[in-house]
Amino acid sequence: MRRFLYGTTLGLLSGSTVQAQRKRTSHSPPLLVDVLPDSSRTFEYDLVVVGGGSGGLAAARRAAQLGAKVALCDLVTPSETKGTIWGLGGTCVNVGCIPKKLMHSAATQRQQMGLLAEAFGFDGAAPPGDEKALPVVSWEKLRDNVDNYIRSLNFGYVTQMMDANVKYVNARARLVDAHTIECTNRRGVTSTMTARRVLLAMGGRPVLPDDVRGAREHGVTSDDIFRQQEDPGNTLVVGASYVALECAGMLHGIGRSATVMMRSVPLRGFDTDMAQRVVGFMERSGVRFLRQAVPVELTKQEDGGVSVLYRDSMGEERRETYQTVLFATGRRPETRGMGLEAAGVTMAPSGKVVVDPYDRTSVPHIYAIGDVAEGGLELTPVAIHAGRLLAERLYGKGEALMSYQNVPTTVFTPLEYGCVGMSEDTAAAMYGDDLEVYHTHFNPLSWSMAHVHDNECYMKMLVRKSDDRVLGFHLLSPDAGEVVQGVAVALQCGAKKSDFDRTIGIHPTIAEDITQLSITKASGVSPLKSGC
Ligand code: FAD
Ligand code: NA7
Repeated sequence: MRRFLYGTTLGLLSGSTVQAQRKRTSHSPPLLVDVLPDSSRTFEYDLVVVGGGSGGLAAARRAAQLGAKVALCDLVTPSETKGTIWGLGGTCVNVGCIPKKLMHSAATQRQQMGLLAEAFGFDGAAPPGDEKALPVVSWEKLRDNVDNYIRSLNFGYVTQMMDANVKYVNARARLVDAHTIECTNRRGVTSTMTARRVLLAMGGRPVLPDDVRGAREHGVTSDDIFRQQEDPGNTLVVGASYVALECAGMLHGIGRSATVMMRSVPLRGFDTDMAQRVVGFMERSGVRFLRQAVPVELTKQEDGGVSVLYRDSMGEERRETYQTVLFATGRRPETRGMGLEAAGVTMAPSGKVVVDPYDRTSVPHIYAIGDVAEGGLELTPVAIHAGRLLAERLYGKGEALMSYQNVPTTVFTPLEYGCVGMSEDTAAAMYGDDLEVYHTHFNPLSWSMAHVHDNECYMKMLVRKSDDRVLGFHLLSPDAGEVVQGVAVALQCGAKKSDFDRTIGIHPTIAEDITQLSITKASGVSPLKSGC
């Protein structure tokens, strides 16, 4: 008998760190794969995948490896701000995780050098905190090196598709009916193909606020910033989500001045206390924050600068000039003009595709995964995992469904914020007095010797008292993601606080503190650490 893994939990009630997982709609009783009504009809392809990003590429490759005849359509629509385009690989590879992390690495290397080089005895090192004495990062060199690396990845994906026998169609796809896909390439040439099954994996694109005059003409988005020709220079970042804070932190770290215009809270959906700590560290490092402020109008100056009219926290209009204005004000799924409704696919009010736990849309042979699917998490490994599992269910012996339990993530701000499991806000609301929070401030050893950022790093573990189960873990430190990835495995295994306590630490590391957490928030004892 086939088992269905959806709905099984590790003993934790639901609750993701990033955002509460929206319930997935059940279109019909559980079936592992769709029932194909038209089994007598022949199609050119077993599966056509629309979108060559994280999810689409993973699904296409795995389906083809399992013997399916697969085609994948991918075409990048130029960004609505600067007309930027890129190659095969989707958001993560071209204008997301990869360029962002590489530039974040440049920024943190430079900042660390500034703080630690003198203490490590580097001849001619800048005194800690002397920003002007730090090496200058050439925007052109950094951008070109990142771009060249990305081009090699684009090439690698094309080769991967060929090796896997996936037909790669560099064209924009649209459903003519539930089994027919129309493809239009960049030159406007159109062709059609038929598919027994269709997988929607079109991802999303940034949105600009409609009520800000000149935003489209003079602003940029994350689709442009990593590849733009001009040095971004003094930059205003509008928005306070992780994309906004990561970009601001990166720009500041490579020596450009960065201002964040935040209309409400930072990192909405994340742990509130950690979000405040992320912003606090950024602010102390030199990133400027304009709180409760919103942009009104952008105009171009003769010298190329962008003049920004904005409303401040007192409701007064003010004007400031920047070289670049980056809007990180949300993303929209790429579902418009796809003919989905006509094909019978039910859409959510968000514009995403409604799917059930089996990734099926309301049309049983049309599936959706990744950023385009309602109710998931907008993260690359989530899209990849969902794509692979789907292919294995459809064409292999797979039975597992995508689980959104304990999905870890990291915000790559100057001090990285990694987390897995519940936020303290969610855990407190769910468990009240049954929640214990263990926490500590600490310093990486290298910082301690250099006497910088005294006790700025912080970790907390959320524990359900009644059964000692770890509900969530949050870490603010260099390389937080590297530590949290391991903790995520422990949480997937249902780890208890006592399991961490009986584990021996690795000395001297940041991670060893997870084995030594003894101070509770409720005790009121200072979590500041002294000694090594
Ligand atoms: P995408 O990767 O967006 O791919 C969709 C593809 O489909 C695109 O190539 C698109 O051009 C194409 N397409 C769209 N419509 C059509 C059509 N009609 N026909 C043909 N092709 C079409 N996630 C992380 O896990 N870690 C991070 O550090 C991280 N950082 C990020 C930083 C930024 C700035 C951004 C914007 C995102 C970041 N993400 C990160 C999120 C991650 O990039 C996405 O969750 C992931 O790329 C989603 O994959 P996907 O397959 O759903 O879609
Ligand atoms: P998000 O996560 O939707 O965040 C949008 C941010 O922009 C958020 O801070 C908003 O503030 C702010 N915002 C939205 N509209 C405006 C206007 N008009 N003026 C000022 N500020 C505004 O979007 P992102 O693009 O950063 O990231 C989306 C996903 O992409 C993310 O989940 C990743 O997976 C990749 P608010 O909190 O609403 O007050």
